[in-house]
Amino acid sequence: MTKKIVLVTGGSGLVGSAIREVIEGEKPSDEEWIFASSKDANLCDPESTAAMFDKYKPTHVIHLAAQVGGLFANMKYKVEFWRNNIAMNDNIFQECHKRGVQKLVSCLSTCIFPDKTTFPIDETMIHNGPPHFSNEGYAYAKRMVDVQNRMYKAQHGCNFTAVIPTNIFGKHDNFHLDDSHVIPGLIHRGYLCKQKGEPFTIWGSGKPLRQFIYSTDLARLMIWTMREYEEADPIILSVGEEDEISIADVAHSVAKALDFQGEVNFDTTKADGQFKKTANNAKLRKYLPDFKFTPFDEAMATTVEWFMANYDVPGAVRK
Ligand code: GFB
Repeated sequence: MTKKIVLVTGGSGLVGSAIREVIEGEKPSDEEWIFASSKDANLCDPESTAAMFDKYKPTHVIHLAAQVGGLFANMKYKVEFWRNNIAMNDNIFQECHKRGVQKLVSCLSTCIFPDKTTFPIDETMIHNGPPHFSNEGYAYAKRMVDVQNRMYKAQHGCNFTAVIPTNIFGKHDNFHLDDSHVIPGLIHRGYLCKQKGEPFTIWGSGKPLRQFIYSTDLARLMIWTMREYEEADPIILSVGEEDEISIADVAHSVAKALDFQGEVNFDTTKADGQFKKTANNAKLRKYLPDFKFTPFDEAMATTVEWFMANYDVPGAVRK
């Protein structure tokens, strides 16, 4: 039985680190896992990408590397979110095709779905209209991955597919105060407000709704996808619709995990972004009816604990 050589791009990020943690726990005998980061290659550069594939010679690839960010970063850097993601994805697809990689799993996001749509969203709706204006650079670049999967299959018979997670959170996230996603942004700001004894300000009205998947749960599901999922069509990886919560509920869960006792208020001069992007996980449940997601508050407590334990460790927390 030849060993699978699995290359994970974006291997030191939120999801990459979670996959590494699960694999280090499992120690699979028939798989060798390589977690590459931007230190290994500039994936926007074809030569640098080719050199990394020369070095690692993967048989399987999980492509996580991307320019990502929260609502405010997406609104600020639309052009970069488009250009860098398009460039990275094109180089990865070409290298995987040229070298006969047996499987490529790419990672999209539910923000790519149309903004004006019926709910809940399912995998068939990706191209049914424009995404929310706030993230069109990222959303259109990621929609093209779905198109690329189909094209490489049709013309070259490649076994390329993609997963579509909802908002992700966990340890090793980007906690930058402005450019991060909502949960790491709130954890960082709440932590500073507690230290300074200041009110904890939540951006926006707190009314928008989101589904959140914990990075370790997503990691397990992406490893399953790499090993077992044989469709070119994408699959949504998400908690159920019943677990959708408001940004205000998220803020209170963060405050509880930080043991923040002060005033919590809302800055409605800040954008709310998309009101909701409710996704159904019926396709996932067809495959994995018994998969257990980590309870939200438990995952939040672990994430906040990790953040506080590593906040002053040089280079440990991206902030
Ligand atoms: O995670 P987030 O930035 O992105 O969440 P999206 C934004 C929601 O959280 C908005 C509110 O309703 C914000 O008003 N919010 C409150 C905050 N406080 C904060 C804060 O401190 N930081 C941030 N960032 N938001 C992203 C897409 O959309 O979802 C990305 O733009 C990607 O491309 C990601 O798909 C998963 O959920 O709105």
